[in-house]
Amino acid sequence: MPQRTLTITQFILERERDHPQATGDFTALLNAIALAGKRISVDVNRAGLTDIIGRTGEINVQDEQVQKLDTIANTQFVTALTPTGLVCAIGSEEVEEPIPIEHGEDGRYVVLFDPLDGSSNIDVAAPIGTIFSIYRRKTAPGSGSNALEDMLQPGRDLEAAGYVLYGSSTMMAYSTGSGVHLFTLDPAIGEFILTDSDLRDDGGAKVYSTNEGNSSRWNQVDIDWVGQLKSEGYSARYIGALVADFHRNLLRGGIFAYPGDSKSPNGKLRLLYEAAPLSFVIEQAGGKATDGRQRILDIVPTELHQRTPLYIGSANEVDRILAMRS
Ligand code: AHM
Ligand code: MG
Repeated sequence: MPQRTLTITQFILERERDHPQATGDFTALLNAIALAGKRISVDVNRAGLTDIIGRTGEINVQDEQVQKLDTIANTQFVTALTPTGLVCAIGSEEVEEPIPIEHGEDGRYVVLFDPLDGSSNIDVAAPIGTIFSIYRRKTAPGSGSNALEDMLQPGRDLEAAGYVLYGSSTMMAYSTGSGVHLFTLDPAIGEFILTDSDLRDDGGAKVYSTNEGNSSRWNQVDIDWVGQLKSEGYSARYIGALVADFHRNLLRGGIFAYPGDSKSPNGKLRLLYEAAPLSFVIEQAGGKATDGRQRILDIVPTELHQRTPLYIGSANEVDRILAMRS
């Protein structure tokens, strides 16, 4: 079988040629993100050998224990994006306020990311991921960025979004609004190589991914919904890292849900760092994402770290829960 050889940079450049108005910004931004992903992948793979497993002792803005790898991943992103000169500010799930970028006054974009999603999987060598999104800045470049205004944009205004999955192999998927493209890291040459372009989620697999341990706090509709899926022979698959569950369902079909419940009415997941970017990706692949009432991409955020219930996956599966909730 012939070996796949197209690198992510070559692929982005090839796609840019189809858009004569393209400025090359995305080549630079996605390359920087890929570089951070590669560095994090190295750190993740060697985590048990170096002193980077475990907690830093700090509590983050989400009131969660910060893992050492969370902090390392965060720094890798800031370090990779700063030299592009294209980014005026970065928002990170791990940091309360927007992170200003040195010499970023003229940057035309803001980047938001969850540096290491599924961090409780780190210590047990289970899959984890990075989720990223890119918005065009709303304030005028050079004017001194009001980063918060630039960041509180609905997902429908995303310029690009994607994720890196650190699993049995490291994969990166992204969309700039014309399809979803998937790359696998070839560790021998340190390059992401095109694995699949224009991915489609056409449903198919009878799979649901949710933390049923929370079901005693769910509302009756969610309880009935999962009961119905079980009675129809669905399989449960829950890794505990959104990127990994999302990726499997994207490739095979299925639905991931983190509903609101009596303790946390807005669920656990963050709109800007997790739900919106993955919703952008799933819609580009033909799937859907909702908070149970409205399309995730239509929610206008009012806070950087706001949470949202999330139902995301194959269109037919999301339509079913939406119909039950209406
Ligand atoms: P994190 O960003 O702090 O790692 O939290 C998000 C993670 C998701 O990756 C995953 O789907 C979910 O939390 C799992 O939560 P739970 O352990 O409540 O099922
Ligand atoms: Mg997360």
